[in-house]
Amino acid sequence: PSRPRPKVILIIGGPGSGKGTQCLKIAERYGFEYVSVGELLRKKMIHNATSNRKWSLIARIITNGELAPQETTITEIKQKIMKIPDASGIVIDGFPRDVGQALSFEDQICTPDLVVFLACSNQRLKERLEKRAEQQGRPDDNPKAIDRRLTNFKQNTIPLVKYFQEKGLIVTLDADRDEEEVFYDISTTVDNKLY
Ligand code: UP5
Ligand code: MG
Repeated sequence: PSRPRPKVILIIGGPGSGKGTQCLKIAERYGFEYVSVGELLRKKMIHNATSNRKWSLIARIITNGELAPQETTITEIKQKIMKIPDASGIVIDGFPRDVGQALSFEDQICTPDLVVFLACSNQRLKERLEKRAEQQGRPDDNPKAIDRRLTNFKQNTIPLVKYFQEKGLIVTLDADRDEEEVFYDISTTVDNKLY
């Protein structure tokens, strides 16, 4: 008998809202595969930026805190997902970023089973990113790029959340709280909606 297609969860939220942190917890608890779109793009850009014009341009875009081209992003996600042999679920971190990407994902990949929006105050987002910037060396954790990421997020999120709301797919959670509290709500949501 053919296997059912994996459940697909999208985690969206501002820079520093805890997408990566919570996705890892989901992957561990439910045995899901974890796909970080930002991580995919960063790896690819570091590998190819010196040898390839397209990727050197994308490296500049990402380092400035802007969005990579939609088609490239979707292609990377598709390639990554196709390499996953058989998973009961896939949790995707940081995608889509706007309504155009959401439409394209549905068109080319699938309709997600659940979208979780990690809602976080601007002040918290900034605090967390500034703290992380001191500890790690992510190329886009510089003050200018952080500002761009926050601005882009603010511009695109309301329409994106509305889009998924109209489809009845999204749950918004208060992500200002500590990691464990947020994860408690996420796991309750996943248990209720997907099982
Ligand atoms: N932390 C996490 N949760 C906490 C909590 N509840 N309380 C206290 N601290 C908490 O968390 C950030 C920091 O906060 C960490 O130090 C963590 O310990 C702490 P993290 O889980 O890393 O948050 P996250 O939401 O993943 O933040 P991130 O900075 O990764 O978000 P971005 O959206 O900026 O990054 P992403 O990697 O998704 O995208 C990066 C870039 O890639 C984009 O700017 C764009 O250029 C490009 N991109 C595209 O172009 N298209 C895409 O589709 C996706 C990405
Ligand atoms: Mg992240």
